[in-house]
Amino acid sequence: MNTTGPSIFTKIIDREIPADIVFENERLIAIRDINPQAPLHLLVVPKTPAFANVTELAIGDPGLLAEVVATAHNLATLHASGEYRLVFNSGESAGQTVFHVHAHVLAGNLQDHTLA
Ligand code: DGP
Repeated sequence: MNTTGPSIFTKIIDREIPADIVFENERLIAIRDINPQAPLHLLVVPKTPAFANVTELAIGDPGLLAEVVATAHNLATLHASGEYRLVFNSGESAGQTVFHVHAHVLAGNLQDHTLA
């Protein structure tokens, strides 16, 4: 559970702060990352703040995790070639900074990018 107040993504979902929203339905929102690491860099974010990371999501709502993956595929097909990298940073030492689960969808020419 989030004990530090609404995450930056909840504020975006609630339209308290602006973002470039590329997709939204009842359960998910997808936005462009503010600091893109690839020609296409989207974040697919479940609207619920209940899950801090992908492990919690996988255990708590595997159907929602499947929806995140399907949405990543659909958006990579719409905005790029359909080939993409899906990254979930899980934990501070892995680079996670926002503890509201989100998938990074990276696409473009990633051959020269490291996994980090
Ligand atoms: P992570 O390090 O895995 O927790 O990823 C958090 C990502 O969120 C990071 O790539 C930057 C992005 N981000 C942080 N604040 C904002 C924001 O206000 N707007 C948008 N669009 N992205 C943000």
